[in-house]
Amino acid sequence: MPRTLTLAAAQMGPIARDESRSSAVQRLCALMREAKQRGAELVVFPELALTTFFPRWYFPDQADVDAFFERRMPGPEVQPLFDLARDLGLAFCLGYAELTPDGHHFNTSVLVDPSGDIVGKYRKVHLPGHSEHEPWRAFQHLEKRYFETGDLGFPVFEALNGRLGMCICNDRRWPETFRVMGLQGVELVMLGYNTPLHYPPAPEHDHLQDFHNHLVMQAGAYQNGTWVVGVAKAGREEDCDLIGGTCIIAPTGEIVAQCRTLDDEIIVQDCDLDRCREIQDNIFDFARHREPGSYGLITATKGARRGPNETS
Ligand code: CDV
Repeated sequence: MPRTLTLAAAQMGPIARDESRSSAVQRLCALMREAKQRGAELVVFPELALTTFFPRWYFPDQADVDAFFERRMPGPEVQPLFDLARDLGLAFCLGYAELTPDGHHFNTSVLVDPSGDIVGKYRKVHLPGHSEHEPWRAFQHLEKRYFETGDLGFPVFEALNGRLGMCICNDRRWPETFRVMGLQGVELVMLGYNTPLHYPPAPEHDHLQDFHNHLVMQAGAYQNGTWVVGVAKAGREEDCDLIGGTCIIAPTGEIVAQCRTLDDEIIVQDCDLDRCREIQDNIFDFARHREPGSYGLITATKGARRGPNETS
């Protein structure tokens, strides 16, 4: 019996700075209903799916930052999404800003099973951007200021008859992200992203944003023999253009479904999780072919060692 998981990716168009949580949740609920109608068992939403992408602004007052964070999951405004999922019998993965009871800030995603219970949590490890206000930029990217580095590693959860992992946005650019989950036999990596079209430190790469988005996710899928779903918040959000390109990628690295708009949009794909073994038992049979004795630098050093004359 094939283990087929019918997967939906729920791309969102922009969320305005003054759009309420309740309005965003209504949009998520509409996407969830459509996903269910189209046969989905699991629906994946973007990074920070409840608010605008607030790290694009410098807020001197921490209270203004904390207003974008959830102190409980689900809190009262998000509860309708959990209730609907339970009514529909649909699992989901949701990105949000987490403020813990002891005051820690994380860029987080959760996996919620069809009964509405949180069965997996991930906190973003690779935080891009900068920690101080840099007014020369067209917009800020203050994730390093507003979030702490995730402290949960890259766990893989047994759920929905498969082995499921999560990462968030910038994590997808790092092969280590996928490999750590690959080494746990992951069969589906779920990730959301907010990726501006314009990258202020290297604007000469702006035209490559869509290419790099798919390049890293397709490589992560193939090199670990796993399904990958990458879900954008897209479109023009408060004068900042975010790429779309939401897609579902097979363990062979092929994109098998892709959004066509920059708005709220659903794509659905039947994912045979057993297809992971086509890759995991062959070209990337880790037990047979990996050579960890040669990979020591991966964990022994943070920056590149280029030679005696270069210090960083
Ligand atoms: N939200 C993100 O992590 N965005 C980054 C941008 C800043 C490059 C990304 O890797 O897409």
